[in-house]
Amino acid sequence: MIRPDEVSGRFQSKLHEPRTAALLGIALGVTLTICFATGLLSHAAQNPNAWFGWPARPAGLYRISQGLHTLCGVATIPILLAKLWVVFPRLFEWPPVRSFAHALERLSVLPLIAGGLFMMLSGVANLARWYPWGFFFTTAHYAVAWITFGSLVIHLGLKWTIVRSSVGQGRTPEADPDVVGSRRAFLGGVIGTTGLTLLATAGNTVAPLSSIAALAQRRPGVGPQGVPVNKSAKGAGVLDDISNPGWLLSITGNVSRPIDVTLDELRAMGQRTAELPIACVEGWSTSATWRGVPLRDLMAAAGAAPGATALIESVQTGGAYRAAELNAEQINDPDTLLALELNGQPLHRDHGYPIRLIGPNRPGVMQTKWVNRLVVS
Ligand SMILES: Nc1nc2c(c(=O)[nH]1)N[C@H]1C(S)=C(S)[C@@H](COP(=O)(O)O)O[C@H]1N2
Ligand SMILES: [Mo]
Repeated sequence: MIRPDEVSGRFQSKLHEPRTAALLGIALGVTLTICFATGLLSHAAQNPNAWFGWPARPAGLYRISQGLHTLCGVATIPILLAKLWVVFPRLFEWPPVRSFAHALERLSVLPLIAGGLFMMLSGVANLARWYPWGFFFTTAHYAVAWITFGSLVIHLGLKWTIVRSSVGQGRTPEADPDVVGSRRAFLGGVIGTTGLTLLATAGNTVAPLSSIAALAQRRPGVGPQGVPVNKSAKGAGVLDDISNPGWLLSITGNVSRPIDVTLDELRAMGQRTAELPIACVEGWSTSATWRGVPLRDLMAAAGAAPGATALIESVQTGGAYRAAELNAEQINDPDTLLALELNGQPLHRDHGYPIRLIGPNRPGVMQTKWVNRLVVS
């Protein structure tokens, strides 16, 4: 095999070697697999007609899986940068192609690097709610995930023998003590950086860490009524609508008695209290106490068939998150509420006054605020 330092004298470090690359590769394999699996879960949760019906329980599942998704994504950044640095000299390998298998191996690296960098950058930009591009984040992040993970699987398959032999080799007596020492220091640095990055981010969902979460975009407990806000009433352009005392909730569609319910009528119905998290796709989450009318009671009042599904809509006219679907299991869950209160007070306008949806195990984007219409199907 041609050693990179023979190709170019510019790469002096002894760390441009297979064992360091293999160990970082294993770490990336783990974080990217968790990112991919939890990403698929998030996709399924947001697309109720996907390949399986997203369950309403356990109530905090989405909070955990999406927290893992964003934290593993963030942890990937230092590991991926370290890995790219270690294997960088191989770009200058000569001859560039030795065989068909070698050509395939080199080609598989392209979508892996490009895809990995795209996932990392687009994910972080989304956490910062910064969209300097023309495409819709969710669709692009989802499509490129398949390309990246597909090339990761191919890459790991092609490299498996090297990974196995170089991981075993580190313990053999002929290992160069110099390389072993600098590798330990280098990998220790990568682990330390990853740990610090995680500590600076995890507080957006793990409340006890929130005070040190320098990189967290939202903190549990910080916001009106002790809950962070994603989109404010002003930002959604609903300030005029929600100040109308004649607010009506219409229940229409496939029901035997379409009804318009006033706020007083809603307040007079049987109320239920539920402790449920808001778990944003961006990774922040917080638990809160909600009080309101179970959605299934309202559906029954309008004469919806058992097993019906529904689309819940906001008075907001634009925006990707003005409406959300509910499957039958979610509707039948007693804790799926049209909430009027949050943490013991009438909803703050930024949390969806006068009415918002809150349900167990739903992504934040589907906890629709300023609700005025329920279309049953
Ligand atoms: N109508 C409407 N509802 C919405 C949104 C929105 O933009 N419009 N944003 C959603 C998102 S992304 C999240 S995370 C939650 C956050 O709820 P909160 O602002 O009350 O914490 O509201 C959801 N409900
Ligand atoms: Mo969100």
